[in-house]
Amino acid sequence: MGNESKRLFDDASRVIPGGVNSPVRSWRAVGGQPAFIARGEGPYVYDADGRRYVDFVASWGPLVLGHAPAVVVDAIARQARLGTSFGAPTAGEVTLATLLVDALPGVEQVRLVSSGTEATMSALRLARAATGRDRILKFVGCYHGHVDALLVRAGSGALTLGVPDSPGVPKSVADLTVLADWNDLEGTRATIRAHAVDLAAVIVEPVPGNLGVVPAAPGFLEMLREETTRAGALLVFDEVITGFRVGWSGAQGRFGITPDLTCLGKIVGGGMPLAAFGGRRDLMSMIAPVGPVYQAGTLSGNPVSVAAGLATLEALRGEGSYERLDRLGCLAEERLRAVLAATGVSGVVNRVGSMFTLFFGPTEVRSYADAIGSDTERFASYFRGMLEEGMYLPPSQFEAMFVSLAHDDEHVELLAQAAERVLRRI
Ligand code: KE4
Repeated sequence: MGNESKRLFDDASRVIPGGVNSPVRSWRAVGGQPAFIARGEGPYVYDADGRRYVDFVASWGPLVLGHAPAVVVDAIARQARLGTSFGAPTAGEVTLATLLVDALPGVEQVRLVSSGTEATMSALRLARAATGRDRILKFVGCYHGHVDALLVRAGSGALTLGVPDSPGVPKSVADLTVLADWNDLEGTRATIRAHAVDLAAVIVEPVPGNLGVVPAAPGFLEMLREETTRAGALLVFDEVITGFRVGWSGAQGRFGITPDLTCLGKIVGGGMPLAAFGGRRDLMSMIAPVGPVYQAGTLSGNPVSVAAGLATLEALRGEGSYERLDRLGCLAEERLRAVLAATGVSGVVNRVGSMFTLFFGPTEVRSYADAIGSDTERFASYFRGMLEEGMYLPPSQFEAMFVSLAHDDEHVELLAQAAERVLRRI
């Protein structure tokens, strides 16, 4: 890493745990010290030493338009001049909430919050209140933010750093979280039925990004819908990654499965702190001040974040956006698969739309067990090699790469050519 990033990391490490404000940014799983990023522009990021990289992290998903798109920057600036926060309702929140309700089949009402963690935490509280039950089912390796009840065998940074279960989570809380294996259809069905009497909800990433990308097996999401209905439990789609990523109506629209509650984040804030949870009107009417389930936030629905989210979604609504995102994602998958074949390196590329993961080792990854069987050492070498080639990838085998509307075929070709050079030398 460059001298300026090194200096900044030394300074940061004195005053911030690990020098980072989110663990997965630490690069501990891939070795070395993190690059400090100074700016982004379209498909590129520039580190503190001025080096340019083609970016496939997209701030972990939000930047579906690329970095600093003019429409978003202008909307932020315009709103900031009018005021950054009022702690009072604003017109923009109504416009954004209406857009979300119109876009998502499972959302009749929505509450805006500031992070995906807050969205899933609130959705779980609502599910427990609505059903009068306490137990939650999640999938091993899926990540839903750092909510106590969900930091049980979690994915993303928790899996990356080998701490899927965090100290500090009371046993009494963790004991209420039941685990199932992603894509284990009959095992999951049996687990839901075994706990039906006190199961409040099943929470799921409809396309897990935090195992790396592992698409649902045929019939798996349909089974979850049937079995949760049968059990009287709620189906909660955590669409923090997939919302507006895999389609205008998210995974629920793409796959035709309507959840009872939906969690959103990332893209809906356009790179600013904004997330949301929503669902059936009878459920959302239980949320304070209408109902008894308390949920609040000083900066919930923040006008600047709302302006960024609205500008992003309006640009994304444009004709052909998802065709372009899916085509670029497909090109990346095809070219990376060709690189694996050309270099004789064992692995597989999993993809849904414009989110994808190159796994090293197994030639198919359809489960948590498959994913953790990946060759993380080879991934670490690949990651460092790609940095040298000017490619900025998620610093973990258990994350998703993203292309944006700012990328084009040339950037995907650069990725593939760099990957081939790196895999031939590591
Ligand atoms: P935030 O609290 O980080 O805004 O959202 C939590 C969350 C919830 N649900 C899903 C499916 C998520 O992927 C996330 C957060 N994603 C990680 C990366 N996969 C954020 C990166 C980080 O932790 O720094």
